[in-house]
Parts: sequence; structure tokens; C-alpha cells
Amino acid sequence: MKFLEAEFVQGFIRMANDGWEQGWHERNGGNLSYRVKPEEVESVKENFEAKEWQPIGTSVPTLAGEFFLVTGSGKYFRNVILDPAGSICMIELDKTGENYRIVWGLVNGGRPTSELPSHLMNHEVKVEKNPNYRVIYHAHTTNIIALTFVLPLKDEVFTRELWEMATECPVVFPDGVGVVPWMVPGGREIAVATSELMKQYDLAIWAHHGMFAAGEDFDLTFGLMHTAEKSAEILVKMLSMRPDKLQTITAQNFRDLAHDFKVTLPEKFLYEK
Ligand code: 2HA
Ligand code: ZN
Repeated sequence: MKFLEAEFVQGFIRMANDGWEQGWHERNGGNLSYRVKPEEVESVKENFEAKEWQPIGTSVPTLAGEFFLVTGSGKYFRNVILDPAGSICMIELDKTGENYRIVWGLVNGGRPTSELPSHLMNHEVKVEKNPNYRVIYHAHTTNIIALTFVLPLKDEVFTRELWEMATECPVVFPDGVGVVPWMVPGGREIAVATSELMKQYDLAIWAHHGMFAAGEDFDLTFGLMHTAEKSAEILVKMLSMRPDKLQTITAQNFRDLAHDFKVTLPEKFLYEK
């Protein structure tokens, strides 16, 4: 099969373009990775042309030998739909989980996303908990970023405030949202901090930068990012009208919702205010 005709490649391209259309990917902002299924690797491997091995910059032994579709470092989400072969690539990890090589894509040169350590360490944490998780998505979500200047950078506060802004939020992300304080992006240190949060959450906010989402497929992961960012937009609008709420969804309302929707909402988020 031609590489670009594969359904998982089409799904990846569509998700990148959806993110661009949301306004989350100015210039080369954001990155996306997908852990490819063995049968999907098989279906496109006739197109492979392996380049030389390169260090990942961290160690992900659980992912040894796996293949990932990822956006390219410095490449623009805006261009993915027009020029996928120049904007994204497929990589293979070696048997130690310390090196990767490009097997398809980035035809005009380049490297996988600068956030490859964060992506792979998040994949590793997720695969160890649930092997169905395949997508890690980083976006520069405008309203979430704005809130990191005015809310305390605490998991409990961000989770509760986002839950309160839209009734569907506690059902879509019942485990909550984690927050990483401002750190230098692109390296192992921020990757370790983010993957630590990914042990508990499917969403991790990077203060003054953006957000990471993890999920089983493109729809769930994009939908998760979209839901959290929309809730942040409502909060920004509300705070722009007045600093307090006249009424809201209460802690007891959340407990009632959890009961009827059969989700577990950790009590640490249902504190009295
Ligand atoms: O430019 O978003 O965090 C890509 C990024 C780095
Ligand atoms: Zn970023």
C-alpha cells in the first residue's frame, strides 16, 4: 500500500489539520505522535528507506522496536495536509529504546519533533498502564495558556475550575488535569515531569506554554484537548465579565453526576471553597 493511503496516516494528517484550524499551531508550534500497530507497520513497510540511528535523548526500553508516526522538528502543522512527506516522519526505535531512525518521510531533511523525549516517555507510561493508548498530542491551546497566568499552578485548582465550566468535563476527564510549572521545553527534564503526571492523568498543562493530551485514538485524543480548551475558553470569558461566579456546579452536584454517569471523581478535586 502507498504510505499516504494508509488509514492511520490519513487519520494523523486530519488531526494535525484540525489542530491547525483551531488556531493551536502558530508557526511550528505543537507536535503529534502515534504508536503504530504492528499490522499497520506491515501494511506500509514496502515504502521504508531507513536512515542512520540517532540518540533519542532519553531511554524508553518498554517501547524498544516500536514504530511511531511523528511531526517533524521546525515543521508547520499548517503544511502537514499539503506536504505530509516533507512535514512528518515514521521512526523505528532500536532494541535498547535509546536510539531511533527515520524509515519514511521528512524528504527534505530534518528530525522528529523537538519534544520527542516527552512524547516517548508519555507513550511509555501509558503503554505500561493500558496498551490501547497510542496517541500523544501537544498543542499551544490559547485559553489554557492564558489561565496559567492567573490560576494557582495546582492540579486540584485547574481540574476543579475546568470541570465547573462545562458539565461534560468531569465525564470526559474524570481523572483530572496535571500541571507542570514553567520549564525549559525540549529536553529530558520536562519529559520526566510530564510523564510523571501522565501516570495519573490524560492531560498535562505546561505553564505559559500549552498542553499534552494522551488517548487511545485520534478522535479521543483530539476530543480531549478540544474539550479542555473549550472549558478554559468559557472560564476566560467568565473571568472577563466578573471575577466571581453568581452560581456554579457544586461539589455535591459533581458527586451526583459521578453516581449517575458511573465515573469516579477523586475527592481531592471536590474540596469546599
Ligand atoms: O515548536 O511546540 O514545545 C514545537 C513546540 C515545542
Ligand atoms: Zn510547544
